[in-house]
Amino acid sequence: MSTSVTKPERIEQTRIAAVVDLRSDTVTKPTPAMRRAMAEAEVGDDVYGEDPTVNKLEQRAAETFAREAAIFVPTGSMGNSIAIKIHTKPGQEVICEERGHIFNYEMAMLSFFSGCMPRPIFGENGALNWSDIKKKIAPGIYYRAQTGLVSLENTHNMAGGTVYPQAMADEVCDGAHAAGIPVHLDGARIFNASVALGKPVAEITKKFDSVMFCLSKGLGAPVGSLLVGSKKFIEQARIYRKALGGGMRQAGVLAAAGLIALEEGPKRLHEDHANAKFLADGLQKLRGIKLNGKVETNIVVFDISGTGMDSATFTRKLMEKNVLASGISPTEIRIVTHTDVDRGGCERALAAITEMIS
Ligand code: TLP
Repeated sequence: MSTSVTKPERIEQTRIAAVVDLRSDTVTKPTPAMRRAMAEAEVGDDVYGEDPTVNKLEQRAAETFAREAAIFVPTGSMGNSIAIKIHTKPGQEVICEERGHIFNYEMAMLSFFSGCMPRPIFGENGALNWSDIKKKIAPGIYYRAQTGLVSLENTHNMAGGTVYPQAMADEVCDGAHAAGIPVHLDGARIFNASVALGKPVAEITKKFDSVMFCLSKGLGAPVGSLLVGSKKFIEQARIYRKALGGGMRQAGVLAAAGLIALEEGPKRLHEDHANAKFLADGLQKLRGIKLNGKVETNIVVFDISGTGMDSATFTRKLMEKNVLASGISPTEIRIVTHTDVDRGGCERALAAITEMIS
């Protein structure tokens, strides 16, 4: 096995308090209310289906998405891997967007676990329309690998937290279904899309066959994601979750924080969106920085080619000023707003970037 892979840079514990961490919305710490709920959670063995707090979380998730059932999984990646496995057969293709998480950041599990081949297509703002997808659906001939699944992402992470235009998503679902192909939604940040659109998650996801969403991102839980769908789909998901090592026993301690994230988290996402817009407005005035499209939610992606720095240099110099950002390509930076960074933190981050490049 190759030993040349790199690890993400770690920040010394003593510096963390002083740092404005905009690397991701995954970095949030549980609130005091979450910690209390975790300490007091009623628990049981969830592999036997006996953890009351996990059961309550799954029930609340299913209700929120107006679905028959839901399953608590440790990570969004596991939720997506399970969904892909259920929807497909080995040897099939999965149509997804070129910058999508399932294609780029899930350790090739689509092939490794489900035995499928990705069929990536570039979509403006990370969104694919039905006519783009239709052209890539394999003809029904025995000597061509068949299209087993279409998987969309909303909001689209690497396209800059973009919201899928609803009519476009609906048309993809209708078209794929007419062709006999299921559609999965990687809705890691679907509550951000819901807030941006002013529509409930149940409404914007109703045409999808399955939806994965994360509690551990903008909603602020320390750990956990859910997969929602039909009763039959979730029964199958339980088998694959166990196979992947995701049967977490007394997971109610995590689900307790998750319940608070699910009920309370969506109420404050508009603040993260306003902070991202504030940062974007400031950044676009700076020489050498070019925003990669519109900022609709809590993610800002920008190109720094004009500064003369590459992204590794940019993030390293910024870290010296106690601001953390992610380099997502040699020339692109991503910053993500979340509940642990307030407007004051964003002002400090913008001042640090301004000072650094001027
Ligand atoms: N995204 C992480 C990184 O993996 C890139 C981040 O910092 O944004 N779907 C989408 C759209 C995601 O952005 C992520 C995580 C996942 C799935 C996977 O969730 P986890 O990290 O819980 O496996």
